[in-house]
Amino acid sequence: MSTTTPTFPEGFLWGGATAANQLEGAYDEDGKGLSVQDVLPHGGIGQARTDGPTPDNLKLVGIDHYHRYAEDIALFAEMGFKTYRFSIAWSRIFPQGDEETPNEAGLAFYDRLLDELEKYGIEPLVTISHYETPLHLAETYNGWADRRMIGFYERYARTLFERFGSRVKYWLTFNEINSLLHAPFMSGGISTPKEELSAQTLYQAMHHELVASARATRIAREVASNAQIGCMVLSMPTYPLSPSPADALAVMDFDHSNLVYGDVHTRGTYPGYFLRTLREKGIELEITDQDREDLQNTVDFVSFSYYMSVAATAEPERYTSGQGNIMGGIPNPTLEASEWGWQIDPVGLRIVLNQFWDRWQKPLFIVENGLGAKDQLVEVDGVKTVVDDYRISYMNDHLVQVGEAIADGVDVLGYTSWGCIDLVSASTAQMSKRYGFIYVDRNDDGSGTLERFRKKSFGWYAEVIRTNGASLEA
Ligand code: BGP
Repeated sequence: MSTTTPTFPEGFLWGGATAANQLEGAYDEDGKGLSVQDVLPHGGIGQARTDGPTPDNLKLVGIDHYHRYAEDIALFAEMGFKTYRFSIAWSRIFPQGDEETPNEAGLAFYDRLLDELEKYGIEPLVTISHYETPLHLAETYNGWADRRMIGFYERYARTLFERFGSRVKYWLTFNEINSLLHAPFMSGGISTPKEELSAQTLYQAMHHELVASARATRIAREVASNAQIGCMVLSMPTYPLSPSPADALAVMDFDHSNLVYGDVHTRGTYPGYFLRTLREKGIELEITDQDREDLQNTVDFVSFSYYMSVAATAEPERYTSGQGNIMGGIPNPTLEASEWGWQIDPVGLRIVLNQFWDRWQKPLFIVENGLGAKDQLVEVDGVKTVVDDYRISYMNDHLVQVGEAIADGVDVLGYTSWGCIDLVSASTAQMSKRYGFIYVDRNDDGSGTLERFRKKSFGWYAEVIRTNGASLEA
């Protein structure tokens, strides 16, 4: 395998990514309503939920970004960020989700945040819905299982385009839209316990989200002509566990179950293999003529998260599924894993970039990638820091592969590393699963000063950005 010195195009959007529910805190301030995240207990994305916010839910305070956003953005600017991906908390804008008029205080917060980004010339990249469905919608309508969600989302998205459309160019409609079937409550606000959910309900919810995403794209083109709309999928390149055709077929099936989302977003119709899945599962989707018309509004670009790859086999019952980003999979015996069991595979990023580009021919945006690790705050020359060489090496190796994919001819718009500042983990609700270039003094028990410290990777990433990738070590 040849490796070239990576060359990134001029204007490549280097930056970092976060989600409101994992860093803002201020869960009930300035009129914000509760979201599904506020009732997920400490330690899980699962169905289990509490009756209301409990003090051990670290997301209620997050890293207090709601009050410290200016300090945080100044640190991003110091690293030279060209872009910053953040999400808007739906329940700040529509506290219940089904109101007619938005909450002005919520909108004003994001105006202030955008002011800060503009001050430093950082291009915003906004996720409209990142695992933050208003709780009221989950409780009253069963979330995306109900068709009326399309209308609520449409009103929310229109409000954002009208308010911020002149300031925000890049938008993502749903974070990791293909996680819905795996984490129905967190991802889709579906209150019915997963075990009791029928495939019919789940796939119908998926259809509702796909229609809502396409409708948002249509509205953006009407009211914010400068907007570039992207879908966002969880990518999980998959290798056959053995060279047997049966295992290769298992890979194809697994791939299809994820690729269908991008296929619909880029082609505007459901692919044949998916219709077959529906037939075989005995599912009849309710698809209206209006839905079909809406789906024609395809995206401008495709964005995705990439953390790991998995293996697939025709005999999954013989293996134990490993840990992983929401869906997990069969561990690949040739790869090492992170402390949380997520298998580390830089080459997989090149593979998935090529696969998506070959398939969709749309510009690609890597909007999440990074290493969740336990960091130690130490003192070096009298300055508190984290010597996170493991993170530097993880990111270096992944970015080298991005360079390889660019050399392969893939059109890559940018790269925003996940959790550019430490925040609360989505899957485990821990603070100790850290991804950032910036250490935040907060612990799993909620203690800590919330003070920010630059890690070693902070200076390293600043140099990567300054040299437009030339400082990476192939
Ligand atoms: C993705 C989510 C993020 C994020 C990331 C890392 O699935 O889009 O919200 O948190 O994974 O996952 P975790 O926080 O579970 O380590």
